[in-house]
This record gives sequence, structure tokens and C-alpha cells, in this order.
Amino acid sequence: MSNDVNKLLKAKIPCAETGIEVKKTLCDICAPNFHCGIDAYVKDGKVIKVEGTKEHPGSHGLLCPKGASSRQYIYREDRLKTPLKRVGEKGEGKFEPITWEEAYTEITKKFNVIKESDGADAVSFFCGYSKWYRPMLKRLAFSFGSSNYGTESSVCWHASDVAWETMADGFSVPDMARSKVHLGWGLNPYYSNHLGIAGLEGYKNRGGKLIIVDVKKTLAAKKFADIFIQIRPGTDGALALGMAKIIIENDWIDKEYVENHTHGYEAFAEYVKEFDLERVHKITGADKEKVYEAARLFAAEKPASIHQSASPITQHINGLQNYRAMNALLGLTGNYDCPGGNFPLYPFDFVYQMGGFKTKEGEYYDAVRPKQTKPRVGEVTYPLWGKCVDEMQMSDFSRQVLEEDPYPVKALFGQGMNVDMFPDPGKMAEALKKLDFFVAVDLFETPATKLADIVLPACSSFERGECRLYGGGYAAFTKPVIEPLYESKSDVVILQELAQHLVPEDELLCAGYEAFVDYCFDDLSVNVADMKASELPIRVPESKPPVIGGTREHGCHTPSGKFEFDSELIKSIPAEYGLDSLPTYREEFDDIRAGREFILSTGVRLPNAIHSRLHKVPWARSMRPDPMADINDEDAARLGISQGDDICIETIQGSVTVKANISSTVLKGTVHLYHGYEEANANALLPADWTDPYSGYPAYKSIGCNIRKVH
Ligand SMILES: Nc1nc2c(c(=O)[nH]1)N[C@H]1C(S)=C(S)[C@@H](COP(=O)(O)OP(=O)(O)OC[C@H]3O[C@@H](n4cnc5c(=O)[nH]c(N)nc54)[C@H](O)[C@@H]3O)O[C@H]1N2
Ligand SMILES: Nc1nc2c(c(=O)[nH]1)N[C@H]1C(S)=C(S)[C@@H](COP(=O)(O)OP(=O)(O)OC[C@H]3O[C@@H](n4cnc5c(=O)[nH]c(N)nc54)[C@H](O)[C@@H]3O)O[C@H]1N2
Ligand SMILES: [Mo]
Repeated sequence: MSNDVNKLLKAKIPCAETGIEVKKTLCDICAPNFHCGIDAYVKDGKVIKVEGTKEHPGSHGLLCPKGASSRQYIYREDRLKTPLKRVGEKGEGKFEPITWEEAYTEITKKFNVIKESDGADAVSFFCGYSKWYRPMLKRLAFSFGSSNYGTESSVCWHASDVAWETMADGFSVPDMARSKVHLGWGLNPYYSNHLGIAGLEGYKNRGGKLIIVDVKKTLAAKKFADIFIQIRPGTDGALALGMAKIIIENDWIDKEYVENHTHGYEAFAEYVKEFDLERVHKITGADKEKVYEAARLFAAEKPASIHQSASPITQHINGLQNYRAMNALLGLTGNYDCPGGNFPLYPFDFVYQMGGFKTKEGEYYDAVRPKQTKPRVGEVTYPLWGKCVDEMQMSDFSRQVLEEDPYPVKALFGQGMNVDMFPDPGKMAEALKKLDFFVAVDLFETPATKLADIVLPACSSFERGECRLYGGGYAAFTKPVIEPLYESKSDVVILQELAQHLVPEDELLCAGYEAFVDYCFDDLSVNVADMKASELPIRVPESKPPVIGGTREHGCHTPSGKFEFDSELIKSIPAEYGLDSLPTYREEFDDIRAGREFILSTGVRLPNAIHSRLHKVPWARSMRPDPMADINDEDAARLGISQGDDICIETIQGSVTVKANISSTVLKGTVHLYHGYEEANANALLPADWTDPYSGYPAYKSIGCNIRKVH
């Protein structure tokens, strides 16, 4: 090879001489609202480099540290290679390779035996992170006859939606482009939402005022907050109720909105009287003057909006109520469903994404919905969840399997089922072991695949084609940039082929993924062929901008038709569950600490990690080689802990040892730990029933703990 070609190869220059081609795909490492465009540099069927796609209408060439590590992610050494069948004891991890045909035949046989003996609901279907194939999995569950379909939304994002369902309409988003004041409640896009940074910077450049409420002094707070309120984890409800009291007492409410469009105002106004500034300060740790000033600013300068986070506000014992208390501020000030305020962005058009056009995704699985004869898993324990969400509440899964109450669940088909994402993973592992039959579909060997009877290898977004929407009315259908590695297959191919064995009568499902997408896009002028013909996302002509103000004209989807401070939906839940219809804050903090000195929050976001998946990716791992917990500098000095010392964190459930990261960004008396490490499992610190009774969400982000230096 000539020297020149060598140089070109070294520089990874795509051209005829090097044989390197640039092919377009997307990164699906994190949430579906990102899925940044990727230019994959491919040589001899291997990805040798990735870059962000500059012309991409959603991501504009940006990639975060996770996406930039994609190449190492897809080539992780522990990729599953072939379908496997358990040969040793359950959990022993002994498997032998089998063919796909053998796997499908075995699964079909086992599932049908269980259906025969215990009914179809005894077979459950679950999907973890990566959401793109969910409608096909749901249709498979329904076609088989089981209503026990569930997802990772049992712990993420959906509680925000449930909170809104009890108040007005579904999930609401801020119309930041027109807001004068923005209340960034748990807002730090620098760590968890890199595509949201430009919006925040643009907002500040336009002169918008920003209040940030966070448990940490974040980069967003330091750079941009006009008022920064730092509080203890999970005390958000008390802060919001205190702000509501100030707004009401100063007569800063929007009288027209409150009178004509809300329900339960008197009861709410009466309740918030309990939250004087002194008490709010005591509960939250917040600076009293800042709380007053934030309430004034939020109410006085209209329009104002609130950032609606996916998880940190809801992942507490009182999480859903905290979220509702925060949202009540929008109703009080008339900032709900108006330009510059928050407006309901619902329903999703396609797989948790908005394109501004209606697809037939709901019809796709509704057409085969079984007549539900038994409560879904979790529906009895978490009735509000059961009423609002068409899924199992997985927080109750291990209990139901182990106790067989209210009925036995005997099998699980789990795509991306990660035992370690749930509180008390040991109990979840016990439950998976107890199942008669557990099928795990994953990219990698995980603690869950070790417990399976059959393991199926899935492939990554680089090895498959998939349809996505992007804001502004764009739709895309990617093409594989490399062949599936080893014998792996795309999740949707696995679902299609399994369906051909398990529910051969379901013609549409058996016709596969492209048939599903074409069905969803039936009423639109764009189809799979059009999308596939383009390298980049294309615009769907039917896309329309969201309508703001609809609920002011036609009312909300609540029983009263109004914005409810006092929820009629919650009132309809039997009293024995003890759920409050007002967004109450219960001072359970002293209880949850169980006599311990610190409040532990597990699950801060790190820019280089996502849950369990990037700790084994060298580039990502190199940025934070050890599991660490952030502790306050004064606490550290008092306990004689230095940077990098081993500390043991102990809760009512268990203990883990990690390195101390000493920081003045976290409050005294709080500890913040990242999750997803097998060697220091944050969730082993939480009991399985450490959940919010309203949503069933695990209270990942507040539990009492003690810490000590390990010598
Ligand atoms: N790099 C990276 N990005 C991610 C993820 C990841 O693991 N890594 N995970 C993805 C997933 S699954 C999700 S759900 C989203 C979550 O994304 P978001 O919903 O935006 O949540 P976080 O980024 O976890 O937290 C936002 C801010 O809330 C603060 N916070 C934590 N607890 C509390 C609290 O009790 N009260 C208040 N007021 N603030 C609090 C945190 O300190 C943080 O600054 O991120 C996604 N993006
Ligand atoms: N302590 C603590 N626990 C938490 C959180 C926290 O903040 N603190 N966050 C919670 C939140 S917000 C979330 S969203 C959850 C996320 O929890 P999970 O959904 O469990 O997240 P991951 O660790 O990303 O695991 C997903 C699994 O799916 C596999 N997988 C990835 N892509 C694919 C694919 O395309 N196909 C298939 N078949 N499998 C795939 C992965 O290898 C992995 O085993 O974790 C929750 N758990
Ligand atoms: Mo999440």
C-alpha cells in the first residue's frame, strides 16, 4: 500500500482509495426525543468512526459523550452472539447455543402450556430502555391474549403524565419561546439533555428570567439562574405549596383563570395556609427570601412556564404529589394552556414522539386488545397508575410473582429487561428465578440474561432500520450501516418471527415492522418507501404546529372539565388507599430517614453514562473510572473523609462502598450516587416497596442513609 493511502486510512478519509464509506444512521443510546443523527464511517463492514450528522434537522451535528462512544458500545465484548438455552440450574449461567427456529419453537410451546393451565395473563411481556419496537411487543402481548404488558415507563416519565391526568390534560410542555419567566424545576440539560442546551441559551439571550430549583448547584444554575433555590431531595412539594401560599396571600393569582377554568381552588387555598416560609425553609432547606422572590417573579411577570422533568421530581415517596403541587402554580397564575405558558402536548403521535400529525399507532394494538379479565400486574397495589396507564406497574412485579397474589404470573418475555434498574434487585432476581419460563432479549450479557431460560441476541441501531419522528414534522427510516453482528437480529424481526409461531393468525403483526409503520402512516401522504428513499428525515406535509389554548375553549379531560387543584379522579379511588385529592406534602422525611443522618439520592445523571450500559464502554468509563458518591465538603471534613476515600453508604436495605467525591455543589446532609454499576449497585440500597403509592414509582431519589469512611 502506498504511503499516501496509508495516510488517508490513518485519517479515516472516506474515498475510493481507502474504501471508507460514510453511511447515515442514528444513536439510540438514550431517550427517543434525541436519537441524534450519526454519520458512521464504515470500512469492510465495520464501523471505524462516528460523527454527528450536520444536516440532521433534530441534532444538527451534535453528539454527546455517550453517542460519541457508539462505536465502542456496539462492539462491546460481551455482545450476545447466538440464541441460547439454559442447561444448568437457573441463574447458574450455563447455556448452550440453539438455532433461532429452536428458540421460537420452545418459547411457543412453553407459553402455550402456561396459557392453557393459568390463562394468557400468566405470561407477561416487558420492554426496557429503547422504546422503538414497543407497539409491536404490545400487539404481541395482546394478540396472545395477555394484558400484562409493561415497560421501563413504570419508573420513568409516565408519572409526570399521570400527575397531569389528575389535573388537566396529559403531559404539558413549556412554550419557552414566548415565556418571560421560566421556572426550571430540576433543569440541567448539560448533563442529561444536550439538545436542550441551545433552547435554554437562546431563552437567556432573549432576556428571559430564569428561576432554577435543584438539589445541586448545577452548571445551568451557575451560568443562567436569576434565582437559584437549592433544596433537599424530594421536598419539592413543600416548596411549591409555600410559593402557592405567597401567591394567594398577595393576591397575585389570575382571578379570571381561577374563577372560570379551575376546580377545587378554595380547598387548595385553605390547605396551603399550613406552608408558611418558616416551615418551608425547615423542610426544604431553601433560602426564605429567594422563595418569596421566586413566587413574586413567577406570578408577576406573565407569561411564565415550568420545565417538566421526566424523573427526578417524581422518583420520591411523595413524588407524584410534589409534581402536582408544582403544576398547581401554573393554574393559580393562569399560565396553563396559553402562549408562553405550559400547554398539553398530547397524545404522542408515534412511539413517544411528536411530529404534529396523527398516526394509527393506538389502533395498531387496540385492534387485538384482549378482554381484560384480571387486573394487570400492579393495578391493585397502585390503582391510580392502573386507571391512567395502559401497562403493568413493574414495581409490583416481583411481589406478585413471589406471592402469587392476586394470581400467579409464570412467564416473562423481556426485551431489555434489566434486573438492576429496580429497587432491591435481589428480590427481582428471585422472582425471575421463580418463573416457569423467562426469555431475555438483549444486546449484552447482563445479570438478567444469566437468569433466563432462553436468551436471544438483539442488534443495535447501526445494524437495523427503524422509523423515527423528529420535531417540526420530520420522519425518518434508517437503513442498516453494517450487518447484524454474529447471529443477532433486530428486535422487530424477533417479534415478527416469534409472532409467526405464537400468533400466526395475526396477519398484520406477522407481516412485520414495515407493515406496522405503513399501517400507522396510512392516513398520511408519506410511507415507508418515501422515508427510505431519503438519507435524511423528510417532512410530513400533514404536520401542524401544536394548538395552544384548546382546554380554555373545550375544557380539560378531567371529570370537572376544568384544571383541578383538587382531583376528582383521585377522589374516585377507594379511601383505604389513603390517597389525597389535594397535592399534599406529608412530612414523611423524618420517617424515611429511619433515624439516619443523611438523605441519599441515587441516580444523578453523568454526561458519560446511561444507566447500566456505558460503564463497560472504555471511553465513557474513562471519564469516571470509579463508582462515586458526591458528599458535601463540610460533612467530609467533619467525618475525616478525603477526596477518593472509600466510603460505605448504608440504608435500611443494604450497603455499598464507593469513592467519595467531595463537592460544595451538594447540600450538607445529602449524598448523591450514580446508579447502574454492577460492582456498586445503587438499587441494592432501596427496598422493593420503596415506592410512591400514587404512581408506583420507586423513590430512587430520597432515602435515609449513613456514611462512614472505610479504612
Ligand atoms: N447523560 C445521561 N443522560 C440521560 C440519562 C443518563 O443516565 N445519563 N438518563 C436519561 C433518562 S432515563 C432520563 S429519565 C432523563 C432524566 O432527565 P431529567 O428529567 O432532566 O432529570 P435529571 O437530569 O436526572 O435531573 C435534572 C436535575 O434535577 C435535579 N434533581 C434531582 N433530584 C431532585 C429533586 O428531588 N428535586 C429537584 N428540584 N431537583 C432534583 C438534578 O440534580 C438535576 O440537575 O435523562 C436522560 N438522559
Ligand atoms: N437507582 C436508580 N435506578 C434507576 C434510575 C435512577 O435514577 N436511579 N433511573 C431509572 C430510569 S429514569 C430509567 S429510564 C431506568 C432505565 O432502566 P433500564 O431500561 O433497565 O436501562 P438500561 O440500563 O439502559 O438497560 C436497558 C437494558 O436493555 C438493553 N438494551 C439496550 N438497547 C436494546 C435494544 O435495542 N434491544 C434490546 N432487546 N435490549 C436493549 C440493555 O443492554 C440493558 O440490558 O432506570 C431506572 N433506574
Ligand atoms: Mo428515565
